[in-house]
Amino acid sequence: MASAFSTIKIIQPLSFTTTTTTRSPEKSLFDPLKTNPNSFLGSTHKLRLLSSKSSPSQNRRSSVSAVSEVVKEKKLKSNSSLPNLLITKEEGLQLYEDMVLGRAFEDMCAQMYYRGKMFGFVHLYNGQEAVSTGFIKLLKKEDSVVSTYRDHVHALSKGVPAREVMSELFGKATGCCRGQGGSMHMFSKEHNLLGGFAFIGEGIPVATGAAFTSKYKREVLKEADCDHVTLAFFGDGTCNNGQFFECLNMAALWKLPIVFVVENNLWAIGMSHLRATSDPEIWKKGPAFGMPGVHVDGMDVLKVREVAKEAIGRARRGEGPTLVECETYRFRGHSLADPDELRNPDEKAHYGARDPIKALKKYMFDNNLVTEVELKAIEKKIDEVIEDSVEFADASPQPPRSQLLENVFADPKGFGIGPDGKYRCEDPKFTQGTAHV
Ligand SMILES: Cc1ncc(C[n+]2csc(CCOP(=O)(O)OP(=O)(O)O)c2C)c(N)n1
Ligand SMILES: [Mg+2]
Repeated sequence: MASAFSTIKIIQPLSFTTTTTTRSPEKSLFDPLKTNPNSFLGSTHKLRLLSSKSSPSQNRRSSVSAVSEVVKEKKLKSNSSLPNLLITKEEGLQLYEDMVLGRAFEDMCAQMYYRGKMFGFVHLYNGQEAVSTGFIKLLKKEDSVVSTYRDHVHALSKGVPAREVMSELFGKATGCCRGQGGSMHMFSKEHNLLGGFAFIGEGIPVATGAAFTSKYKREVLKEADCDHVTLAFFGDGTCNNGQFFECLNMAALWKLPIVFVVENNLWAIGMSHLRATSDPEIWKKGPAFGMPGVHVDGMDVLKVREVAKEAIGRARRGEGPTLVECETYRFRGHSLADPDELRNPDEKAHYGARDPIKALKKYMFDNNLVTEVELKAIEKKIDEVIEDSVEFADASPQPPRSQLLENVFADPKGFGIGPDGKYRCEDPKFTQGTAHV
């Protein structure tokens, strides 16, 4: 049966007894120097300084020794009359709903931002939904997610209600951080969303710490049922930062239950990934640290999901971390303040034609999994959820001024608390001599 979703590859770490191995041409998954839009990294950005003969990435000896397929042809679990499908109808509807929720929510964010309802920077996720949905919908509530400033959709996929995310974006007291975090700092203890982080790379050590906690609970505190997994999401540009390497090392050393999910959208603001990185194939850094490294088409939710199943399963079984590089693309500028004039229109069109929501829809139609009526019903439901979230956020109160210093200091007797145990900002004289806003 024809499928829009072909196989993807996983690279296993090198056996430690082997020294170095040159990657053979037939094992080559992709040539990082190719600018062919069908190749890995479909960026139309040219690498002017590197010729294919003198490329450092070709000269470098690779530590990758084996390639095996992850996605196997599958028998449909429930209905034998539809063989070899990657999902059941129920799974397909769940994935579709989550991606439509992410897309429609973000489209509404853009509207609200331009109407002045949100402040500061707002970074949207349009185009990257298959990564969030493909990974997070496989998690249990106890599992953790750590995100970046592009965090609204991760929060929604993890189950934080749209009302709470929209209110947070509006800076209202009913937001998931009571209006104190805003767009870039979504957090929910209840849903184990351990934060969006504005500084790039900052979330990776937090995620590594969360994974360490799970392992410590299981192995030292003997909480046998603690098999919690942490997903750390971050971008391609962030992979050039030190925390990334330090955390890969620790996670591999201690076999932590974590998956490092790189959302390689080819750009770090206006810097092309191909120009900024000595070796653009990020997945290769996994085997360098002794963990599997996987490259997957991040515009294809079903492929992402298959890779995610393997990686999350590995972590849950106590077999250690995995590095997954999802090749994806953002359909909007870096933030809503970015006029997006740097990226080549051909590149945008190339990825635009691979919209992950349309691809899933096509797969489900081609395989008679759903009807147009069923999908329309989902879209209508999501429209209502989003309308409701905006009305809720708009009608919600601003946080009180007394909340200003809450959660700023870990020590409750710190600067924000007076000798009487009350927040100093509750003192009527607190604002004396300061500007009133
Ligand atoms: C430590 C730090 N340095 C610089 C910045 C400024 N900055 C904001 S976004 C960004 C690019 C990040 O790109 P990438 O990791 O690819 O994520 P994307 O925005 O593409 O999702 C940079 C450098 C920052 N936020 N934090
Ligand atoms: Mg990027």
